[in-house]
This record gives sequence, C-alpha cells and structure tokens, in this order.
Amino acid sequence: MRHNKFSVRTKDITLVLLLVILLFMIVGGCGLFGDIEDETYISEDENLIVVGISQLGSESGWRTANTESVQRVFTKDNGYFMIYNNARQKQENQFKAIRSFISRRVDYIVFAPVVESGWETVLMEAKEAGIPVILMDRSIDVADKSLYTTLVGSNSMEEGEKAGRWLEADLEKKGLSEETVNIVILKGTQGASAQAGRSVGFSAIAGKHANWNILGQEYADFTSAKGKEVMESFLRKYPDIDVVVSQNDDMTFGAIEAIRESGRTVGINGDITIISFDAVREALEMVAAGTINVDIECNPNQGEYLSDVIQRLENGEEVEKEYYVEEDVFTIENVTEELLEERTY
Ligand code: GZL
Repeated sequence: MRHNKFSVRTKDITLVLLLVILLFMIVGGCGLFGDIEDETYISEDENLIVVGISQLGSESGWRTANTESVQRVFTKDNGYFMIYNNARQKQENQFKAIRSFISRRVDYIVFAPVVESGWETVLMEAKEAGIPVILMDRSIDVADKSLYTTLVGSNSMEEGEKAGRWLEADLEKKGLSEETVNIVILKGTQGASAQAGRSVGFSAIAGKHANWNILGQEYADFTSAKGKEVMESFLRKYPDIDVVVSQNDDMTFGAIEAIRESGRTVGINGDITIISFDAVREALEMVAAGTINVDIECNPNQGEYLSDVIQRLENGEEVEKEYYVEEDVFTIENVTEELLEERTY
C-alpha cells in the first residue's frame, strides 16, 4: 500500500530532521535557556571581579535601560568580568543561570527576580557555595534574609502611594474630591514585587476614599501589547472610566492607543486621566504634551549602585540590606526641555 510506504518514509525523514535540529541546539548552545554568554575562560592574572548577572527579560523600555546601566558598568576597564544572561521572563531560566554561575564559581551573583517567590532552593545553593547574592530592581519573598546580601532597586510600594497622593491632589485642585471617580488599573507581571508594591501602595491611598470606585484591575505583563488588549476590554466593559492607573509606561502606550481608537481622549484636557510609572523619555515627552497626566519615576540606572556595593564588599565593609535609587514624580510642571535632553533613558 503505497501511502503506508510513503508515510513510513515521512516518519524517518521527520525523525532525522528532529535529531539534526536537537544536535544543533545542544552543540550550538542556541540560547535554549536564555542567552548564556560564551564559556569564555577568565585568565587568573587579569585579577577581575567575576559577576554573574541574571536579567529577567527585555519586556519594556525600562528594562532595556536597566540592562544598559549594568552593561555600562561591569566592564573589564572597571575591573569586572561580567557573565550576562537574559532569562526571557522565565524563572526557570534564572534558576539555570544562577546554577551556571555557581558552577563557574563567580565572585558575585546579581539577579533581577522575575517574581517574588520560589527562590529558597537555588539561593541556598549559592549560600553553600559561599557566593554573595545581590538583588537588582525587584525584591523576593524569603523567610531567611541571609539568602541574599542586599537589594539595589526601587521602593515600589512608595511609588504606588505617590500615585495615590497625586490623584488626591489632582481631584482636590479640580474640586472633585467628593465626586465618584471611576478607576481601572493595568497591573504589571503577576507575582512581581514591582506590581505587588505599586498595587498595595496605591490601594493604601484609595482605601481612604469611598468615592474612588476601582471598576477593574487586570495583569498586563508590563508590555504595550497586553496593555492595549486589557484596556480594550476595560473600555468595552466600563463606558465611564475617569482614571487609568498603568503600572509602567509600556502598558500606558498601549492603553492610550486603545482609548484613542475608542474615540475618547486622554490627559490634562481629555476624558480620561492617565497615571503611569517608570518615566522613560518617550513617556515624559507625552507628559510634556499633556497626554500623560503624571509619571511616577522608577530609576533603572542601578549599575553604579551595584558596583559601589560590590566595591564595599570587596573592601570588607558592611552593607545595608537595601539601597533604593532616587526617584521623582513628573508632571507637565517639571518636565522641561533640558530635563528631556539630559535624560539617559
Ligand atoms: C520596576 C521594574 C518594572 C518596570 C517595568 O522596578 O521591575 O519592570 O516598571 C519593567 O517597566 O518591566
């Protein structure tokens, strides 16, 4: 029966093809588990501080700036040998990267935890290997705080409170403090400390106002595409949205697109007030244009802070359990031309 003979041949060809592809992936190390740098040999006499860095992904403009700030600092000229890994939003890839750093006996492990939970086992392995671990950007939820040396990042709860306090002041200024305010919230990656902190911080203020009506809050993964998709669903469900709280600028860009496509307007003279987080340059240009009402800064430039902490540790100095980067709140009043020109991200 011809087709059987034919189908057997197809199966053989498929099997061979799969084996070839698998072989290529194993031999070629094609980043199956995120982009692991080449296994470059570090000659001992270079006397460099070897730092393994697990970045959680490249989901937003903010993340790109955060990565650039780290890659700018951890260079050979500055006395470092950096092994960098992009985990592409997968905690499993961060586990693999951290274990690879341990097996290569790096001097320090720096990682931006994609979510708060699940780190105990791999960090215990780093502790048993005697390798200090430094958290970058986001925090983790572990009972044993000795599993990491310090955190260099942002106080996301404070960022959320800043957003709530700005809305209080804005409503006061407009004489709307007693009016019902319909709010929707675009939340970042589920389980990320940045998302949890901003949510808790904003809710702490919102809880004081019975007239603040949170119509809906959904996760939109800190991405523009998901932000647009979730905003479209909000617009279909809720015809009278007054305020959007969007936990990062990328989701804000998507949300504004959706609002405009629905025929409504945004910003200072618009139908819907936009509260955003991060304050990347592109968003600040929209603040200056009155499109985004306020942007709560989250400073991605953490490279210098991280290097400073490592130098202190190298000198045998004590370090704090956390270092928060400086951050501001931007509105049309303080986003100036020179600020935009000076902005490195
Ligand atoms: C905040 C950081 C968040 C940013 C997003 O500290 O973790 O992740 O707000 C990024 O832009 O994706």
